[in-house]
Amino acid sequence: MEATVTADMLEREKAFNDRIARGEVIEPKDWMPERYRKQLIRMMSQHAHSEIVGMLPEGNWITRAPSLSRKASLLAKVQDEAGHGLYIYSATETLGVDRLELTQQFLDGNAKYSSIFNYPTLSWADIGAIGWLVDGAAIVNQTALAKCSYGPYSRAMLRICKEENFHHKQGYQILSIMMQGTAEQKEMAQDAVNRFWWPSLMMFGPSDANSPNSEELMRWKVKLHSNDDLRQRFIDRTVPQGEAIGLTFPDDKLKYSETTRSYEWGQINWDEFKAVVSGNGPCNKQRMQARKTAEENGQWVRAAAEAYAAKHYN
Ligand code: BYC
Repeated sequence: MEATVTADMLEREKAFNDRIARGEVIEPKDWMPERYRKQLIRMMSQHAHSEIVGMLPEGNWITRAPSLSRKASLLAKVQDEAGHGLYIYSATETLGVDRLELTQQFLDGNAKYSSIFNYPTLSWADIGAIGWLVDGAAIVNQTALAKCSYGPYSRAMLRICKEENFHHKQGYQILSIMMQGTAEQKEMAQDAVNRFWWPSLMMFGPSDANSPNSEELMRWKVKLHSNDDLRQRFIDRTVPQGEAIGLTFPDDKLKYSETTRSYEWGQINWDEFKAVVSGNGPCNKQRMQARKTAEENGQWVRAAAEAYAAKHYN
């Protein structure tokens, strides 16, 4: 009996792997290996948490935006991030997990979110740097994920990438204008890039040699490119954009190679990456506290919505 079950499971797994190899898209009701489901839940929920925490550093500047139009675009961008979080939580729910459970894992400190959002936003130029660099890195990563093997995730990425493109342009425009301004404004823009450059490169995750999940995720075509490949792609497209508006990068090893037609660059500080990912970055405690407070403050709204639903829809 046991042997039959195993043979059956092996057959299903083989059929699943064949579908992946043919480039087919997996949908929620299709059979999938438990490990594929678990890996997607891990990665997608971390992504959703990142979008939500990602609102905090930028939200910090809504009341201090330098003009009404800048405030309107920043507000729209921060709202977009909330929307991205919701699409991705919904896509994750198609894997049979409840959003409240995922949120609880995050609040208990048992789920990660992107390291980048543990850095402070010290000046208005940081809003430009986040749009240009952080959303720029997200686009490189998510354009690849838009072709991933899991249907709901790939479709969420298509829509999100369109909005990220607008975010990227508004960030680049903020910095371009500052780079045409006074010496002080130029200095502010350069300082933001100096602080956000390396953390943006860390967004792509550990180097391939130290990325425990990559092999499996690439085999299943959840990830189509490795962490290092996407990081390099981001550097190659971003450095010329920065140079075009007079910005420099805080890396004395950065150099274009005619041979490889791409940039050579220095070393990521992996000790800093590990510290930030394990809860000891500059703003980790502040970010977690902000999310816990929001959860507590929103409790009465959820209770009221539940009471209303029980009264009218049951
Ligand atoms: N920060 O084996 P690896 C946005 C973890 S939001 C923290 O390479 P994987 C935006 C990793 O989770 C952008 N943790 O993992 C929002 C794993 O830990 P566990 C968010 C990181 O999954 C607002 C361990 O390190 N984007 O764009 O193969 C405003 C080993 O890593 C990080 C996404 O989430 C990190 N940077 O690859 C503006 C994209 N890197 O779970 C913008 C979706 C790695 O084993 N996610 N870790 O304990 C991915 O593409 C992949 O999950 C990653 C990591 C490339 C991030």
